[in-house]
Amino acid sequence: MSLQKRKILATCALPYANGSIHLGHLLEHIQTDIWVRFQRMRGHEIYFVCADDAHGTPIMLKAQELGVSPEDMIAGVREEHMADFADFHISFDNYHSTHSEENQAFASEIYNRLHAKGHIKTRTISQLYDPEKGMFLPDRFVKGTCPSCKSEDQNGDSCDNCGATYSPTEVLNPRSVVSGATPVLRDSEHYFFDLPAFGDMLQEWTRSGSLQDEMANKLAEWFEQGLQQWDISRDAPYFGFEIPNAPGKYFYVWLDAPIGYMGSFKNYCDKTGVDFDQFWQKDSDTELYHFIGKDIIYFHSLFWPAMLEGADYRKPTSVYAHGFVTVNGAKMSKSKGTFIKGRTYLEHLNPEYLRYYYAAKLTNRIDDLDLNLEDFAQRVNSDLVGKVVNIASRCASFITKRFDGMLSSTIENQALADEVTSAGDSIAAHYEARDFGKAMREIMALADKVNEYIAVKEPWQLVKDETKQQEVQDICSLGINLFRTLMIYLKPVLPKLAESTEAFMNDELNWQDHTVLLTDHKINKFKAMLQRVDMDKVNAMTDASKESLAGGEKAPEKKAEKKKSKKSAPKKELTGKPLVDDPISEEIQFDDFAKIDLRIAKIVNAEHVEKADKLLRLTLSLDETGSGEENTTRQVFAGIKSAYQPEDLIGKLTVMVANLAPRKMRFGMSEGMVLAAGPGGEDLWILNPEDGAQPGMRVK
Ligand code: NOT
Ligand code: ZN
Repeated sequence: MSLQKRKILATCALPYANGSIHLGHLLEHIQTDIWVRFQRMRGHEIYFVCADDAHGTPIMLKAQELGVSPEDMIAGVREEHMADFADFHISFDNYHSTHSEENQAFASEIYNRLHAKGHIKTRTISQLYDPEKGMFLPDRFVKGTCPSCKSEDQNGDSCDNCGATYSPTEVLNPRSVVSGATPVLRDSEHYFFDLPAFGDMLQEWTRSGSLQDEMANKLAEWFEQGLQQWDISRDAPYFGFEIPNAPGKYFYVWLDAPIGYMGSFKNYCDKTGVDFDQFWQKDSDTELYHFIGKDIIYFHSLFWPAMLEGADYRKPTSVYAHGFVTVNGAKMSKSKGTFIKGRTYLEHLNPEYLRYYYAAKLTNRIDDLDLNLEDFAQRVNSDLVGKVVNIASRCASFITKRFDGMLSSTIENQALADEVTSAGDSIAAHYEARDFGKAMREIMALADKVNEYIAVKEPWQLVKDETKQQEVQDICSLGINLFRTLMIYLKPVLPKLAESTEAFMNDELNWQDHTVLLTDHKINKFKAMLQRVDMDKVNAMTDASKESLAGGEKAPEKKAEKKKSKKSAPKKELTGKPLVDDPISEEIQFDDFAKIDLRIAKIVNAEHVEKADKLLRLTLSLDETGSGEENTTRQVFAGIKSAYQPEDLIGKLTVMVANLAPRKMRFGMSEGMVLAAGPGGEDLWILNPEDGAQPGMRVK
């Protein structure tokens, strides 16, 4: 199928440069990243940009509090944000700052154009002013007694006690949060953007079709209430851009924040040669999407399109709003440890768990999304580990060990293959519509079918029968192929798991290949791909989130320490240290464990194997009755020659895996395995059961 190549620019809202990235930000960044990666996989030309939102009073005051310049502070925060996003695999093409040359140039240009067309008005307003600090006070920097219920210590614009909203000038006994001084009213000339002049255009834009229903409804409400002029200036001192020809007046942070999308993209275009104008000129045929939270719809669906229209730029194709993240059913809370920073999460858990969980719960509506931590662990374990990766881990070793890694030349079950490979279009439609939850459900339903197929076929039984080897290869090859198809579908969500899959499959995962199965293709050895989510680590993460609050905003020492202890030790040689020091290898499910039939066996014979350095040939008896029936003896080759002389073993009891599929070895068939422990060499002990054990007994 050939697709028309689209040109798309996508953005996430710009995080403020005075706080850390938390799991709430990450919902939006992961959502956008999945959509962007999907579009890239489909071959479209898509750019994904973001930036730090660096201006405004809170940032200016925070820098003062820290005793650093705002420039230094925002530079440091930007580095931190970029590292956090990179570690969650957010694939920005560019991450800039609103405090940039490009942004200043666009902000001035847009303002000048609006001004030239008469869309900027001025008028004098009266505002609370901190005489000690010498600055006007934004609403949230005024506190006082609620004019309505008289409860004390309420915010300058609303009361937590009775819910009343009011203007800061109405607050009783007001005080400045900055200095504690009593604010005074002071006049100042402000600049306004004439939003009402764009009412008709906005109504039409709203009806253009691509807005979410809930957003269109919200806008309709706002139109009904009537649009207001928007105050876009702030008086010095202010950290931001000075307004052209208006000394001492600065652009309000929300004016240059959306322009930051353009600034970041321009910065990218200048570095890469991509054509900026093609994306932003008035009648552009490219697509522009802003992914945002529901709290900032007003800015993106009214002010921003109006500013763009007034300044002769194109308007967004659509604005996609999402809801808020709650954790365990409640607002994220610092005291409960559910206000979780991205970095704290990363110190405990794999970012792909969160990517998957968010994907599984995301719709294209504006609903809130609950991150229930128990459900999170359970869902990731059951879907990703138990369903998807399980397919590969069940099939891979047969192919590697018995067929030299070659996938067979035939498709064992064409109907199943067709079902999985043909689901691509419907899954793509869900991705396109940002209905990721539906896409994930469809993928997991297919994974269930593939697992069911393998469970019914039982290749681990067939493999015991020499005449069924081809069947084993065919079944496992199909399993592995369908795992690959599912991983193509999941690649936008799980880029790292997809990378491991590519290494395993010895093949790239491209979207259009979902219809193609690999035959006569050599795969690589399967390595553990994904650990189960460990609830202890989830709890450690919430504990750490509580701690970092007690220790102030950041707990950097902790961070460094934890990083070091991260388990990435290279695989150790046998050094004589206890084996428990070794990194534990690939995790198995309880079901896998339960399949292992451990029995007491009597070593009835042991002998050297000619030309083998390590092996002894053991004849084991599981016969409890002593009847000597043939099917109760097993020949096992055991690599314990360095520790035992054959004659010392004869007559001893040991523990064996009795249901291990027979393996053809160079010296003959091995029909089980004896269990031994120790660092190796001479220090290797077969497991001796206690006195009283009888051959054939089950070991529990
Ligand atoms: N820094 C803002 C916030 O709410 C988002 C700015 C997004 C950019 O975190 N702008 N617009 N419009
Ligand atoms: Zn009140």
